[in-house]
Amino acid sequence: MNSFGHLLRVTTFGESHGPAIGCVVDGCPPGLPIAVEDFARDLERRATGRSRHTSQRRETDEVEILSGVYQGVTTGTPIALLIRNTDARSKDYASIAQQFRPGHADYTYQAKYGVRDPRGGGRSSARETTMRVAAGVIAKKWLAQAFDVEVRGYLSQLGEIRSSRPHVPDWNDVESNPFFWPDVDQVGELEAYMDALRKSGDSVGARVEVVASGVPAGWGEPIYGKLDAELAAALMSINAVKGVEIGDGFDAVAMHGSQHRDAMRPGPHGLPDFDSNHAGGILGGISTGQSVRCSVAFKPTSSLRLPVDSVDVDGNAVEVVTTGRHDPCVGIRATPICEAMFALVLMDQALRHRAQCGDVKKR
Ligand code: EPS
Repeated sequence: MNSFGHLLRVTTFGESHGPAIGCVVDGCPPGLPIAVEDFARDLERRATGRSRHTSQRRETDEVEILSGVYQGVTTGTPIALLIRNTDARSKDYASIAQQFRPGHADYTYQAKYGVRDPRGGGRSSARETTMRVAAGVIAKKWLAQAFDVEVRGYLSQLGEIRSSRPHVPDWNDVESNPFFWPDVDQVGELEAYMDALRKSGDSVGARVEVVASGVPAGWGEPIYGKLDAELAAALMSINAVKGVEIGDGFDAVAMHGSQHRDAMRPGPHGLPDFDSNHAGGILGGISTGQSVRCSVAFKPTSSLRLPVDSVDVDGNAVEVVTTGRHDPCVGIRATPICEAMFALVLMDQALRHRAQCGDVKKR
């Protein structure tokens, strides 16, 4: 299960401290202009070492296009992308290679496979998310060109600090700070919070919002291929994600039906206008034509220099201390990863909709 998607199928491979990481994107329609320069911006947005609030590992994250692109456009054949690892420091992991770091995948990988690559967390490392973002660049570009769909995200909560959670933030504000935070007046508070957290050696969770605009009505499949179910699965597959909400999500529990249902009235071009979007732009697993909205919860990073009780591979009690270059909050650079997974699911659903219902007359 290193692959996901149906008509657009993405496979990632590689370990954090191996020679390279990569992905294969299969099913992209031909004729989409793609160049190495297209990947730079989103990879930079996700990368470590771009502010003092993330891991200080410094990877160049230069994409090599190995296949599927000829004379600047996709050919319809599998697109293989490769990024070489250039700044792995495996000695940081020597002392914990035989120990299980609590909160990590160390124990579960060992229990499942009986063997694991402990260097940098191996395959379970957030390094793998680089290739999701690279694949997502292709999906974002196709969605924008074919449908004017835009997938964008921001951070709405860092530990106890909350932003206003606007439905449509000022995206220039979001991109103007290292947190992807929509309320620029709060950035100083976030900086001070993270500086204190880093000094304490602890970590914290975060919440990312993702909004897709321009999605037409009709994407998503009943019953087992619901758009919301596939978004939740894709977002939940990101390292450290522990919760996904669609639209108002868990707030719906305390709402009344009269409040939650989104009233409709006649709108322009024969399409309905909705008074609100509590549903997050999805009804019956199918897009309504409104913005599609998700909210994603990230747990606090488990790699801490604060000692913690654990066991080693032989079952002995040990005290684990993690050194190295870790993120005090993985959520800070998770916005582009969430956008990428969202865009990949949307593109797959768009292709599936076109395949089955491409000749259904618009009413
Ligand atoms: C990570 C631990 C750190 C991060 C890494 C994710 O790895 P290392 O100890 O090898 O520096 O730097 O993030 C990346 C390298 C990346 O590109 O995202 C982890 O345990 O998930």
